[in-house]
Amino acid sequence: TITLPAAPDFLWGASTAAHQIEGGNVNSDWWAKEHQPGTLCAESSGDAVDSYHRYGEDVRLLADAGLNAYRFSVEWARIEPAEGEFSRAQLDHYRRMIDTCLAAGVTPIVTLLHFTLPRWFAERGGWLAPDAVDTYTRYVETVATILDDVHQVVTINEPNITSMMLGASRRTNLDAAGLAAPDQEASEVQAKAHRRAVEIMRSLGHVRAGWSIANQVFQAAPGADEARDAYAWPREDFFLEVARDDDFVGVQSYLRTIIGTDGEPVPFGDDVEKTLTGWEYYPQALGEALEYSHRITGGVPMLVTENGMATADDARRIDYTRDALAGMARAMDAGCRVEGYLHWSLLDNYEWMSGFRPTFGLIAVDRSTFVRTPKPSLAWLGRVARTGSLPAS
Ligand code: GCO
Repeated sequence: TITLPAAPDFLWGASTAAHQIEGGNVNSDWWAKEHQPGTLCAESSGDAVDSYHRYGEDVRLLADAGLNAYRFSVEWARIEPAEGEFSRAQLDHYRRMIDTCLAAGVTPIVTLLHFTLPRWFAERGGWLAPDAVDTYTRYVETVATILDDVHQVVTINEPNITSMMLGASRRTNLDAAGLAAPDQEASEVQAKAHRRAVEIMRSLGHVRAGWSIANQVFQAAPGADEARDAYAWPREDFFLEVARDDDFVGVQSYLRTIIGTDGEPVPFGDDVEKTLTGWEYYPQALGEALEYSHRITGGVPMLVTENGMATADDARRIDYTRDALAGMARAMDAGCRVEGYLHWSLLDNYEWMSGFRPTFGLIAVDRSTFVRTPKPSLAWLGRVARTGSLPAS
């Protein structure tokens, strides 16, 4: 048995993102994208899993299982549906969510921006608009008014993925895996926006702020060490370096990428187990991601803000999580400062381009009735949280 810090000394919980679970996020750029003729999205988010109305039940299921932290995002497109017009009703809604967490003994971890932008902002160019930083900052100042008793805030989710997507939309130089070089301008703008958000959060006096980075664990195929080191495309180093003076950094880990001697990602063979998102089953990634982030940030405390797998086989999800947590325990023994583990995801939800098919949830949701059914993995993770002991396989 491996021992880990138990709740309440460690944050043990799950993550979600507004657009993926709430439903009816009609003023967002992603909603527009889903409904465009010829959209590449497998389906539209629609009512998603109606967590906008059912968050009370969601928080209760999480707390009843023994988990003590819930990371969710507030939706900019709801809070500022038209430029400069802030919705009191939506701010009150998110304040009620925070209060619901606190009343249940659950630490709310609030993400200010999880991919989706208000449509008016996206139409002006989003992060590439000339006043992007000021526009985001004004939104952050507004959200700051509802953050009493919130102690952890994620400013921007996966800015490295956003930069990569903007890179792809501006250029056509994709590599073999279809990845684009991150857009340098988008990276720098987000870094500036993040710095301003961290200052605003710190000025509140009770909030610790960081951003969450998709950590892709770049490994070298035999003989490809140099090629791996030279692989400059969607690397997270720039974003981890920005995190060097932050209160914490969010580490999001799902997979690894192997770089071959030709300098390109190696496609995996048919013998490799794949998840429902088509990713390699590789739970060891988490420990490696933590050690990497620790090294590049120079030891900034870490919060695992996402880790999980899409599968219809919940027993396999438990295997994945156990092996990922074993890697986290080893990384902590090796000196990594980790303050919490938030599983992706609390609920089966809308997986962007792939629609509702890849199921990442600890809780299943019937999409016609919205009835929630906790999976065995929820109770399993709750037990690890309460006891701090990781059962052997
Ligand atoms: C991301 C997001 C989540 C995803 C999750 C699974 O990394 O894309 O933070 O919104 O749903 O990572 O792909």
